[in-house]
Amino acid sequence: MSLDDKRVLVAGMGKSGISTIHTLLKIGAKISVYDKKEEIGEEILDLIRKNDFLSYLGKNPVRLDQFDLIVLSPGIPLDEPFILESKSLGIEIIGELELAYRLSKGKYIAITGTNGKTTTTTLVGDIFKNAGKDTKVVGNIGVPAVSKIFETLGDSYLITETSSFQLETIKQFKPVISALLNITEDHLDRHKTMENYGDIKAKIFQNQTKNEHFVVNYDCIESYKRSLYCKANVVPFSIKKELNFGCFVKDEWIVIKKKNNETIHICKINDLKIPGLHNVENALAAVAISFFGGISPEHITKTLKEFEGVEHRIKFVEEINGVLFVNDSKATNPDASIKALEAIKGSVILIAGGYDKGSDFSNFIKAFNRKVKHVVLFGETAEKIKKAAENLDYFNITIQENMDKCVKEAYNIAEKGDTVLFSPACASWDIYPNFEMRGLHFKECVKSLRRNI
Ligand code: UMA
Repeated sequence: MSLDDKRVLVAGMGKSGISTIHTLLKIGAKISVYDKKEEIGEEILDLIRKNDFLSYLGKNPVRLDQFDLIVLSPGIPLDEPFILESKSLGIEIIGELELAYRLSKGKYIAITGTNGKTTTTTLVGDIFKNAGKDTKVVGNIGVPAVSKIFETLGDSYLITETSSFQLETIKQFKPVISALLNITEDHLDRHKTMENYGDIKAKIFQNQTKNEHFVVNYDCIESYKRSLYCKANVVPFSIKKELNFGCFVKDEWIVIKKKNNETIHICKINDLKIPGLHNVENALAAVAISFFGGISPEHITKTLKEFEGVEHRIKFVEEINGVLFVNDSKATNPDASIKALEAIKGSVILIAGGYDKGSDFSNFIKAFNRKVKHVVLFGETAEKIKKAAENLDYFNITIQENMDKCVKEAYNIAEKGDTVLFSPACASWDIYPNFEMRGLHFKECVKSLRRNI
């Protein structure tokens, strides 16, 4: 893709926007920038000053026909008025991932799904690295793909955690392997309906052909039904069923069955260090992706046995007087928190609440199922979750005004052997810039509690 002298508007001055600017500067595009916020970071202000970019900060871009291309950050919804107007003027609008795809030489392995993306992407990244492949782990995981394109060669792999926000703006993006882990309710404030959200997730395979693979969760109807429209080789995985072809669990072993009926044993599910059945699913997906991506079973087995999971996802923090503290800040929707509750053994004091994405919390509350002794809520959704719980006759609820108070309250209620689980079931954006900062704050509050008791 030649962008020499093309007039490009980079929209959104977060991680994606900054990486896009650095990339476009290297290839000689004429850059303008937009962000709905007037106050943006020093790094960008510096870039704007040094390069004399035309900038629209805190105001909509005008004279849209002055642009040949708009590169959108994933956080910007497509129904922004200036985006709609640009579309009607015939200006090409793509996302940062699409730009990365068009400019890089490497092969993309793209992993999407409501939950499990980060764990599966990290695990696949580790497997490819351990097998000696030149590997970049990128995407929604926090590293814009565009930031790595100048480091990729034809035989490099970009293992890409791919969000629905990123998939909305792909056009030519064609991964050698795509994967759809599951579809449960999330991001309805942006995507409006579950059908639309699922269809956006399925865009991950829209450009694939019979030369590529699509790995899909056989047990998730919303995901599997969409594979009927897929032209790539469909590789199902299942935690519930022995399949004629694909990756599944047989006699406590993770196995792959090839089309010629050959069965390959990878490892026992008890060999996995990551907790919970949902992590067995993530492991099955990672095995299928890696095996059909050409990695030997030996490398897959070795990495699977060593993998300890990712930060902020059901991670033990510490034990204080017999009470365990677990950080699951990455649970940004109800389903992710349900998975965490299923994975924890024994009684739980739950800390939850956060940014309101329009989620329905009734299944989350039903999952408390005698395991959750008490829930301490904070953030924008606290009242909404409380109401939903009371409607389902669950009354052991406290609302607190901040994380520190939640941690103290949860500890006071907990008895020896209980787990204080921070699994918010909501995004972090009501109070924190991201789930990482929120998780770090939870850990700090736990540490401060230990120092002060
Ligand atoms: N902005 C606007 N107009 C808007 C919305 C945002 O101008 O309508 C501006 C904001 O003021 C801000 C900038 O855009 O300055 C932020 O851009 P962004 O929201 O796209 O965030 P980035 O920093 O570029 O991070 C994005 C992803 N963020 C989102 O999708 C919201 C990160 O995923 C991703 O790690 C990063 O690119 C690198 O690829 C985060 C996320 O929350 C983790 N993802 C969602 C999720 O996992 O649920 C999808």
